[in-house]
Amino acid sequence: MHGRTYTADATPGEAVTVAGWIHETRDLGGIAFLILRDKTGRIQVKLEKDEMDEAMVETGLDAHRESVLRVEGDVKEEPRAPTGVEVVPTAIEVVAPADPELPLDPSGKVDAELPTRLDNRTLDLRKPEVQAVFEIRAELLRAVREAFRSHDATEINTPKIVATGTEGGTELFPISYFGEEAFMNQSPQLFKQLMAGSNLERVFEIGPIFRAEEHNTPRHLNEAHSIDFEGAFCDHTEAMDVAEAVTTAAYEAVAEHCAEELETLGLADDFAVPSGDFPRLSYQDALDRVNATGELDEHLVWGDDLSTEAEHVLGQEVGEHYFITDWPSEVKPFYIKDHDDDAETSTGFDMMHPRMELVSGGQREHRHDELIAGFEQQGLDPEEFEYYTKMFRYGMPPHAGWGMGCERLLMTMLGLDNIREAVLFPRDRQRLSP
Ligand code: AMO
Repeated sequence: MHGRTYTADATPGEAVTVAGWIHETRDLGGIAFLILRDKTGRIQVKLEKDEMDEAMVETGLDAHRESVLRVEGDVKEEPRAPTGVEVVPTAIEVVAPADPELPLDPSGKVDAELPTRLDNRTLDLRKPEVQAVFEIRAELLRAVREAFRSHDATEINTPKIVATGTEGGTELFPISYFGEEAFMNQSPQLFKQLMAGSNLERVFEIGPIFRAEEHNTPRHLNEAHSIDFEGAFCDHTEAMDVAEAVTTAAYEAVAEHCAEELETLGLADDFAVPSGDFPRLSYQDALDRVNATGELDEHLVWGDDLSTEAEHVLGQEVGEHYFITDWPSEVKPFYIKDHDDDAETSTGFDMMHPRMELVSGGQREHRHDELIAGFEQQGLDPEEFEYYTKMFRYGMPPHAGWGMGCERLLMTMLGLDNIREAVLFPRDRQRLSP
């Protein structure tokens, strides 16, 4: 809309056109107020019934809450108005009417359950605290991109329709591809490795991953966004350095650029940017620390995966972001390299927030014959992955990388209870629409 002023920019003494949604109407008899809301905030529009054009006043008062109005008028200082200024209108137009009954109250006076909110995301995102989550998500992604660029990584985009999976056969969504079976990709894993073997050397991707897992938990989605890194001539420790730097950069950027949003979310006072130097515990140390607390019924032994409960106990113990390194080779996928001096232990690592896992990664097996052996050990047919394995015969340097869940990063950063709050239109067992 040409000549439109954001409500936050309306300055006393100016004639402006503002446009937005009716947040609230307050009719006090001779005088009434419309509170108009837009991307930047709210502004009061004053209607004086006896002194203003009758038709204009009626237009303003007849419009239901959440209708879209365009208001021309003069901005005046008004200490009693919520923002200290008000618009004295000269023209009011209903740009888009709203029904009198709404499925969700954007003013937040009436709480809505998460499913109702997700079914009506447009209305839900008219609430400042929900808007703030997605403004912060955008800033987080901007900062992550910038951090990768400063680590010489090039952004790539890889196919999401693939012929084979990598992260375990049961978690694939099959689709029909011109009569052939294909799948939605679970991870850019193989493609990013192929690019680490190219002249791009260091790459990153931010894109969707699809997991047909049955989990219906507050931290699993069936479509998530993964932040992936892969670097040639990197070992697992350098890959961990990059994960630490990217995470810290995201927090720093949000602290620096999203002060208002943090305030809206009630986080301004205790938003802590992580140290940037996360403790690195070996898997064995992690088991020992969990066992020493005596808080689990079971005694963890080598080869056990860490249950959600074990992760929770350990998170409480460590109290900040941390890595678990040197996982048993048997629990990590075929593409993770074992330690040269100990085939039982891998270079695989996880990066944890005290609440949950954020990242997994490791140094990759870059030697062709060992890679083929790894496929076979995992019960995968290397022939199906020939497009990938053959590149390991044409000069594949040592490389390492990781994948980080974008929603989990955002969710833990903002203390959200449910991962569905960190994505606009979540996909889960119950939810395929909107
Ligand atoms: P992994 O399967 O551990 O590793 O995934 C990496 C990170 O992605 C996030 N994530 C999810 N987030 C929400 N819902 C899900 N269903 C979900 N699945 C995964 C988590 C997890 O830590 N190829 C390897 C990465 C690598 O080695 O580079 C991989 O995909 O935060």
